[in-house]
Amino acid sequence: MNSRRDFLLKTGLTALGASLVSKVQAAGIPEAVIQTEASTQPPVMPASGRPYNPVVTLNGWSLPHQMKNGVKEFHLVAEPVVREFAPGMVAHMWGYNGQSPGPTLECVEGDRIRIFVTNKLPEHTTIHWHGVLLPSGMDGVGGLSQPHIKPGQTYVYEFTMKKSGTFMYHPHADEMVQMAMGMMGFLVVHPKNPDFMKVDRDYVFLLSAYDIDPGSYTPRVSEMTDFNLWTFNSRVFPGLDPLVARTGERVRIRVGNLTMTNHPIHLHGHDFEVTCTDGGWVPKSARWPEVTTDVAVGQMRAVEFTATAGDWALHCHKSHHTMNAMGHKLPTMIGVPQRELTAKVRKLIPDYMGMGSKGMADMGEMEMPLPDNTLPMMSGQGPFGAVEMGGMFTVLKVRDNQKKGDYSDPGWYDNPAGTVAWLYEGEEPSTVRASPATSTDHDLKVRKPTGHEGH
Ligand SMILES: [Cu+2]
Repeated sequence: MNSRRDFLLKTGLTALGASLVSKVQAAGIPEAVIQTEASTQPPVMPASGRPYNPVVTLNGWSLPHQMKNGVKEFHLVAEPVVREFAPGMVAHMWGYNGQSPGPTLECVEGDRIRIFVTNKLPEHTTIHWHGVLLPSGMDGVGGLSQPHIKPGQTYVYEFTMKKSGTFMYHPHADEMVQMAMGMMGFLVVHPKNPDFMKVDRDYVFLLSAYDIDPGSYTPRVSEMTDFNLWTFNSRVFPGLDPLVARTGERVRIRVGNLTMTNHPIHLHGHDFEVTCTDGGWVPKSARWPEVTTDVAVGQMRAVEFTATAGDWALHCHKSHHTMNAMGHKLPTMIGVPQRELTAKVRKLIPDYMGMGSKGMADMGEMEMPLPDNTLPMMSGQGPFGAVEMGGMFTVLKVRDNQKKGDYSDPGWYDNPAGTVAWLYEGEEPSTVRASPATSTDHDLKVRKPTGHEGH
């Protein structure tokens, strides 16, 4: 007999897939902790579970866990969020627990972890644990390793962390849209022995890129190459916090790339070694010194160095990645006199400014009228004037007197006397030309690039 009650019971049971959470189990889900701040949150020592040295997420935070019968439980909520990229601009994105990127998850090698993922997006999603060695059915590829997590559903991922290292998480469902909307996060597995590869400060951030038209709020999700906002953790200069350290401290910076192009990450004033990739720790014998490390798409690189006092730029070395939203089709105006032209255009557009005759440096200082919710292309004030940067740029601030564990901004560096480049005010020497090349039979052919060549 097929009573209505039987029918409901059967369909109800069918809907409860292997890892889909029933209402009874749901009562045991850890509370979803939400973050509303876009500023760097100080590291949190674990209240339970194995001890570890926590990381600091640049302009981000780590998700608290709870222990349940020896299993470390987390609760991620995929949802629409509002993220401030820098004061003056917010974006309407998708992320986790109130922010994009999502919170950093921290656990320890050997931990059994259980991650509840609740979908509050308007479409289905999954989470892939990038680089983690786990059972195939926990790999999070929608359709391949599991059913999609439909809006309103909660799925559970549970596996044991076989090795320590640096990993990422992101959806493997409608991936182009969901990543373009900001869905991603960091996953750090600490070594079982807290003294292994121990550092004094351990920073993490993701590289992500968005295409948000000036004056608008939502990223364009169909963009493949022409992104206009290049971010560290969905944040751009001058909105990025500084990385802070005390002179002589051992510092690690872990960077993951979830954009669609590579980023040569460059640190001033130090040489460093790559000590960890998504594949694991790099043995000492296999490291070499660098000042720039290229982080390719889908890769993670951790660099380590000993901190030297000063204010040191940390940035992507692609110069258009250290700028905020700009038009790609700007003509080169260097050498073009615009005074007459500007006067004529101003009769039609009173705010018009002729720019670029002497380069673009003026733009770092000028107060240009901008559409609402748009950041200047290059901005930020330093102790000596306009910094003329945007995007993937921040400052490593190292001080002799920065207290251990103090992550607050110490202000600008007080340079010791006689160590700042100075203005020469003596006599100009007469110009002497170098002797010209003797050979004249070079046939120089120049081939100009025709497009962006996939930057
Ligand atoms: Cu870059």
